Amino acid sequence: MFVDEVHIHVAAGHGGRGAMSFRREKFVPRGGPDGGDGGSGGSVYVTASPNLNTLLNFRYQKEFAAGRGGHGEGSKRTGRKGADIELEVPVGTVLYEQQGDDLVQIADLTAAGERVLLAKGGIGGRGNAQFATSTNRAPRRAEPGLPGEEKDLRLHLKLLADVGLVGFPNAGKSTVISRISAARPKIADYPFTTLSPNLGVVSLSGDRTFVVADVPGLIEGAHAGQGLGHRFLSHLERTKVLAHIVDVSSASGRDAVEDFDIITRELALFPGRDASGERLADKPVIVVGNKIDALDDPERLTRLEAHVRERGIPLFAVSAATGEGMAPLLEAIWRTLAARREGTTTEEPRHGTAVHGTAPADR
Ligand SMILES: Nc1nc2c(ncn2[C@@H]2O[C@H](COP(=O)(O)OP(=O)(O)OP(=O)(O)O)[C@@H](O)[C@H]2O)c(=O)[nH]1
Ligand SMILES: [Mg+2]
Repeated sequence: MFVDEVHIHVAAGHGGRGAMSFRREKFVPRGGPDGGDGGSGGSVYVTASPNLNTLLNFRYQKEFAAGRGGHGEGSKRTGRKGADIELEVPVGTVLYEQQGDDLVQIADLTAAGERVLLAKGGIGGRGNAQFATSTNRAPRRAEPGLPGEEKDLRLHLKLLADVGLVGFPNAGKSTVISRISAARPKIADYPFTTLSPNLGVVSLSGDRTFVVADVPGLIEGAHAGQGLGHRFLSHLERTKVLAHIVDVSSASGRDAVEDFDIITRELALFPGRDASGERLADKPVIVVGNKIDALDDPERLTRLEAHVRERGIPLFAVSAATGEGMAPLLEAIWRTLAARREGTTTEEPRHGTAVHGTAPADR
């Protein structure tokens, strides 16, 4: 099961109490203070693991408490340190802390192995040995340990992919990802086959690779919760390019131009932004006219072509089923990604800006 949002509670351990104790030795009548300090409480850490792809584990356990520090003892023995807790989450997990009514982002784990302290253990109290002075050689004072930090956290997994596949259910997104990568999602001729996102790595010649995410299909009204809604679009927030898959065969029973417009509108209504403030609707789009092997009416493709060309968006006609047209599509995706990495304007026109020099009025 794919789980991409959970609430948990973490509590670091309290520090142990400092000891109050005096030396007792056979031939030393009045021993000095020898109460040791309390041990510090255990802390809670989180690490990004490359081997996980869901927050499922946190469905079952939501409370995490690190060990408390041991109390100090006589003979200046320090209490033992409380055991730490190491949580593991998938790469791409963003952590927020509930502070009153506000959710404050405290970490964004984007690299495997990244480790963050979530709750710090309380320090142990000082034992009475620490309070001895020249005027007070027998202090009867020791401290309690300090409490460990506690936090209410929200974990949100946002997959890290370079390219996001969007489109109507049944458009062929999963077929595309299975054709271009080793990902093997379920493919079927009914809508909403894909219920959770899939990632695939695409390898091109010369060690060029990029990661593609296939997310569940969108329908009109997704922003208002229709179908599976917008829920999965947050996984596309961090992509650099969107490949919009449109079924151009008449088997869809719909109109390709209308499909394109509906999904474009839904993307524009998605409020999420990536770290740089970019919205989904700001990302470069490449339109993929899919199922040309079943193109019974070529008009359907030419109308879509003309429609997107007017908006300055490139279109590639492909068949995910036979592989036709896939190589030029992947090269175009690569060039767009490479251009974005270099921070230059994309070679592939970005919503018309590169072609006409002005942004279309509706954006
Ligand atoms: N003829 C033809 N059929 C295709 C092509 N690509 C996909 N299909 C078929 O279209 C149907 C839907 O394909 P999927 O890849 O499951 O579509 P999807 O976009 O992932 O659908 P959801 O997961 O429901 O959103 C399946 O029956 C595929 O076999 C293609 O290029 N040509
Ligand atoms: Mg699918």
